[in-house]
Amino acid sequence: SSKKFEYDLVVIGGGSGGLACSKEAAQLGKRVAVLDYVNPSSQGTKWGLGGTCVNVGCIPKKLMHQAALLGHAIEDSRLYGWDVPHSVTNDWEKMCGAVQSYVKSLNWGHRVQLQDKNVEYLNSLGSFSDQHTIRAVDSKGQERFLTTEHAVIAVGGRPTLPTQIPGMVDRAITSDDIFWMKKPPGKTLVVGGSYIALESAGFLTGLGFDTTVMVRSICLRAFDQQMASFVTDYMENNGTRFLRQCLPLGVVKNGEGKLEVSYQDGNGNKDLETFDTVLMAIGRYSVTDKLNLPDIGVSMDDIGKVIGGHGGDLERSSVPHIYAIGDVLHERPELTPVAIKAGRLLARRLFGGSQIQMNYDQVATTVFTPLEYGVVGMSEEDAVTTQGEGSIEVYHAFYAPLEYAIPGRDVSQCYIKVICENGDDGRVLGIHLTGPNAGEIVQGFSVAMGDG
Ligand code: FAD
Ligand code: NA7
Repeated sequence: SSKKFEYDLVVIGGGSGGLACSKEAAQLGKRVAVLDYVNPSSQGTKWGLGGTCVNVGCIPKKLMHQAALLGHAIEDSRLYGWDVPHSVTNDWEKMCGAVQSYVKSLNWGHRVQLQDKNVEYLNSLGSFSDQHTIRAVDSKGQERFLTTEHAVIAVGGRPTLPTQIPGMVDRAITSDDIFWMKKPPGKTLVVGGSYIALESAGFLTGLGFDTTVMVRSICLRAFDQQMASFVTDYMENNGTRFLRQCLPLGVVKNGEGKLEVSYQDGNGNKDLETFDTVLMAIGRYSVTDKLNLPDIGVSMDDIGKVIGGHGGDLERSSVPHIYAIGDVLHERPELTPVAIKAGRLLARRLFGGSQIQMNYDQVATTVFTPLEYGVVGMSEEDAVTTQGEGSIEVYHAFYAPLEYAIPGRDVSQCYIKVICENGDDGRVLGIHLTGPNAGEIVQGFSVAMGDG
């Protein structure tokens, strides 16, 4: 290592990607520091080390999804002979408490791992003061400058709040808050049609809350739309209400402390409805704006993501010794395993003599709605666009999960679709499945589909 710099590697952001990258680099004997700092949400929610996935993403959402599935299973269990009291309810505080203490154990685990692997952890906000110097500021305003040979930007993203809709920034919560709410959310409006919106609405419905999803266009854009309609049909049949082609106009708090939401439908008609909670899930933005990237010559796209691919390296920015991984990287899937793998491979290339690049193709994804949707490869729409309608063959089947038989659950959204190239040995382009445990099933197929 060069003695010119204090560190071989400084990573800004201790989430999925940043932690994986910094630990791998330290394992290879390098001097590594990682900075992780959480700016509180608009509602004041804060959390510990580990990033989005651990604190306000995959982990708490999957656990709340599981809590909701258990409620459904209790209903089914009566028909399997279990003597369950007639009315079963979920205790929000208790459920949240269990989820949060698990998250806190992960925060602690990450801290211990950094220590064990000799990664220096700074609970400080990072930015570049020049191409090789990172300014770190802690919560007390204490400033430190770290010089480094290489730097990795792994700052991830945060939920967008619409500043143009009166009252939203002050009154609405986002996915940064829902998992940390001290009181039950009550009657909830979820705005947005992304997977985050639908998953949240799904577990809230399953936990017993009156839940409405408001979408302005289609749900699950970029996903296969036939599969998306199975997901939303199932939700609708199981108690989630959908307001389609609708846009919120404003929110005010009434005398009883409830939120009055005005909105407009597709025909321009205005309406008003009262909710206890409004959850905005209308997309996420990258938190690169305060890093001083333009000043040091790191190019970004128009939504503030770092453009990689320079010098033939997928994660290398326009400044050769500065890299970006995870959600902050331009046009790459925003998924935890992707960030982790890209981080590890990058550290091995930088410090371990490896040449192996990340494979971003055919990454399996699951939408953890009440009826899970697992997918690997192309949507039918993408297959038609890229291959041409005449060049693909689509195989499909409805199926009936056996566990649905005894409780007599509706199986009409349980579906398998395989998209192939034409011909006898047509390559598989996409595998889609809606049904119980879809994520676990599809991840097996993804091994067969890809080379990674
Ligand atoms: P992050 O995990 O976001 O970490 C970035 C860290 O950097 C944060 O801790 C942040 O506070 C910190 N930081 C930011 N700026 C600075 C700075 N200037 N200085 C110091 N620190 C800074 N993915 C899946 O694969 N499966 C799922 O089921 C799934 N569910 C999700 C559910 C929700 C509700 C959300 C919001 C996301 C979900 N994701 C899921 C996506 C997943 O969380 C992200 O892809 C992943 O966390 C990205 O990792 P990252 O390392 O890029 O960034
Ligand atoms: P996405 O995929 O960016 O979706 C955002 C959703 O919110 C989508 O349904 C949008 O509708 C909707 N939206 C966006 N702005 C508004 C406003 N102002 N009002 C109402 N509705 C709005 O969401 P995520 O960031 O959660 O997804 C993360 C990643 O998952 C994404 O990068 C993909 O890789 C997959 P629209 O479709 O634009 O009409």
